Amino acid sequence: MSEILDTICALSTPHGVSAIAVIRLSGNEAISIVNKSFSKEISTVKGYTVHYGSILKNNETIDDVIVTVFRNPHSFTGEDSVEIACHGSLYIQQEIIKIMLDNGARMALAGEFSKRAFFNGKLDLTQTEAIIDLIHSESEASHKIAIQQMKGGISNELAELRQKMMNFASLIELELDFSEEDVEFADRTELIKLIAEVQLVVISLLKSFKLGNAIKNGVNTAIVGRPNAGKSTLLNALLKEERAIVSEIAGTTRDTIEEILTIQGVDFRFVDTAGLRETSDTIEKIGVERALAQIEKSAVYIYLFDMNTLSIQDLKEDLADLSIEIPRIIVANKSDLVSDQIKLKFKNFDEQIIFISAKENERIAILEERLLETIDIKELSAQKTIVTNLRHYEALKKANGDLQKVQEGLETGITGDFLAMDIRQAMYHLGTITGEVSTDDLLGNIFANFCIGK
Ligand SMILES: Nc1nc2c(ncn2[C@@H]2O[C@H](COP(=O)(O)OP(=O)(O)OP(=O)(O)O)[C@@H](O)[C@H]2O)c(=O)[nH]1
Ligand SMILES: [Mg+2]
Repeated sequence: MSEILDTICALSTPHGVSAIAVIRLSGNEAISIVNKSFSKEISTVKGYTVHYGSILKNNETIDDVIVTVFRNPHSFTGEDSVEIACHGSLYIQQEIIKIMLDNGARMALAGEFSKRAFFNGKLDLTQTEAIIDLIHSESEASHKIAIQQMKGGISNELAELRQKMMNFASLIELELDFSEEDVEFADRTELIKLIAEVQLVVISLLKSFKLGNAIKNGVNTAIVGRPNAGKSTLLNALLKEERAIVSEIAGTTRDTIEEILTIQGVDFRFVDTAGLRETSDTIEKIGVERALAQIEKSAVYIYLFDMNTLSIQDLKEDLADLSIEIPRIIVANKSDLVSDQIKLKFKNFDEQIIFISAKENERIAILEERLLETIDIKELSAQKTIVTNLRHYEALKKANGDLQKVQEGLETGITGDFLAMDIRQAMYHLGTITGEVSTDDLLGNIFANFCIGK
């Protein structure tokens, strides 16, 4: 723990020239280390106070600065901390840091401020991770989730689960206590009900990852279809700009084109692909394979076709070729050109079809709505807890496996000690999410993702 006793120092604003830069110190000696080179006496000042003065070196002013003092435990790290706001010249930043190191601080490692906050119980792991997400959030939706998590969203949910599992464990223990005697054991139906409740929450958290991941990383959305279907026109319509080249010549798009569009706070990464089928058989096959490869990288895909030229039979064949376990939206294009009769033909198709005119910009908004539906966007407005972090998702998956075992154990009537073991295992996996259970490897991995100064 000697590491914790050191006073650490780092630049907490981005490297480079700026109007103002902030240098942060944290640790037992933080205030005295700054005090040594500050023009005013701050060794006994209260926390949450701000002091204007100069940082001095050999009695010469390096810079006029604002010093904010935080007293343990009322700081981000839970330790005594100081933030020095100086002018953002590289020279000044480096000089002040050098002075602080000379005065006894040491350079902070990546994520060390947050690590201390975690060890001092200021934040649990999910909240620490939410800080990274918050800093990196670029859309309204990802910001919303990060804030919710920073305030303890998933931790609260897990605390409730933990309570339920404790109840379960105590019922089992009761059973173990009485195992020598010929008495009625803990009520099985009660146990089954409890475990089903726990599983319900875990499964809904697992499901929320689809949306969480989409919001955090963007939703890869491939646009596939035959040459001339209007894929590039659709991309342009979605983006509201002439991004991709459009022409009546089949095979206009040769490479894939990728563009991001934010729909209601969610980033969709559209990939316009080359046409699905071309003249010769071998090329045709390559086309399908290429499209499949794109679809496999996607969370959802749009299959677009030209109602004028595609028969129901062709449509069926294409869809059969592309049948992959990924949500798809079938879109009939060029509705401005076709008669109601043709439309009717497709309306009776066994999968739902959206009718648009990419060129005339008709019903594009409906397509956008459908895209949002495929990622369960309504969950976001319902203010439910949404899992965005792969590490949490993996842990929940493991916990769910353990719960499954408990469930099966209850059904097959295995003994209480085995049930207790599985439930403990489930609690362990959930505990890794908040950090109640942690290993050096796990912590190392998480904090390595931070930059120095956080
Ligand atoms: N009337 C009408 N024409 C359209 C519509 N959408 C696209 N087109 C036309 O169809 C032709 C092909 O459009 P593209 O967007 O290049 O088709 P694509 O699917 O990207 O074709 P490839 O890149 O060759 O695979 C162009 O002449 C477009 O103007 C539409 O909704 N209505
Ligand atoms: Mg194209």
